[in-house]
Amino acid sequence: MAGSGEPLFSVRMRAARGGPHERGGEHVSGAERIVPAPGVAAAARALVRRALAGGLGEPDFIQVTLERLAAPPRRVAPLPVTTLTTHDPEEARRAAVSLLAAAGVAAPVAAGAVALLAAGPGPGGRNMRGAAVMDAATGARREPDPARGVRVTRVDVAPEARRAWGARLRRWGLGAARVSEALVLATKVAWAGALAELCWSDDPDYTTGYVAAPGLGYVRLPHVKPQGVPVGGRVFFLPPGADLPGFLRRLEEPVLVAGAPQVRPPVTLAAFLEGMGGAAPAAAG
Ligand code: WAQ
Ligand code: MG
Repeated sequence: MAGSGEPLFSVRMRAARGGPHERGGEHVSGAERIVPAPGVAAAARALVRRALAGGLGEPDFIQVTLERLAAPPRRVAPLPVTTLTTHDPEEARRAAVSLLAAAGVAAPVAAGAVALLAAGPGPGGRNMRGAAVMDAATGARREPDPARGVRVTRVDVAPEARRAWGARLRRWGLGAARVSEALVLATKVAWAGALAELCWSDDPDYTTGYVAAPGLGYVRLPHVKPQGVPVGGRVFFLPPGADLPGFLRRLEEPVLVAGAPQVRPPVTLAAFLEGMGGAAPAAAG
């Protein structure tokens, strides 16, 4: 089926309330797919249905963009998935700092990033539409527009991998679209050159977040956010001196995540770090 010669389409949806995003509308939901031509109409319909179902509210603006990809996308293997046994925000946030430090982020910078997401990373403690970009050594912000952040686009599970991908995650109780979409995004961000990523949702009812890094994989942090808090966000950490324009270009370059992710049983932070070879900076792979 989805052979390498078959044309693929990027199908993207964004929805807002109070007008389009660029005229001050409030972001309500967004999602995207990469699918072969025969799947475009169904994918667009599913995304419109999702927009109308309302994420953070009922939208009055919905945009769907269909774009044929000029070349076959790059294929990237998924990060392996681990869930830590964290019980409350204090423990989970401490684990986040340890994981980021193990990935090579300076500990004070990691702690600052946790504080940033806790306060709401946008101006006035609001959410950003995209991610903050931080220098891993100094904590200096590098995204061009700190109110908006940088966006990851044009990424999905490879068409021929979807079945095995879904089955693998469901077997571990991770069948929610949210987990799959976050894993896909984190895989792309790591591939694009981030040293590490920190994330938790702005959805008040969703309290699991993650730290991801090439050498750590995708490490889930239950209870990183207290129930009922409507702020969250993402921070991408770059190595000092990293080529920012190249990184931003790769965030928008079409990528298919191919293969089913390896999933490991839940572990404590200590056991996880020991398995990684202590707190040594993670080598790729
Ligand atoms: N590119 C960059 N940043 C984004 C993007 C994107 N495509 N989408 C969302 N963000 C940023 C934005 O600041 C949001 O406010 C923030 O991330 C959170 O987005 O394993 O649901 O979609 O159990 O609310 C992670 C854990 C869930 C899943 C993350 O994020 C699991 C989540 P949300
Ligand atoms: Mg959200």
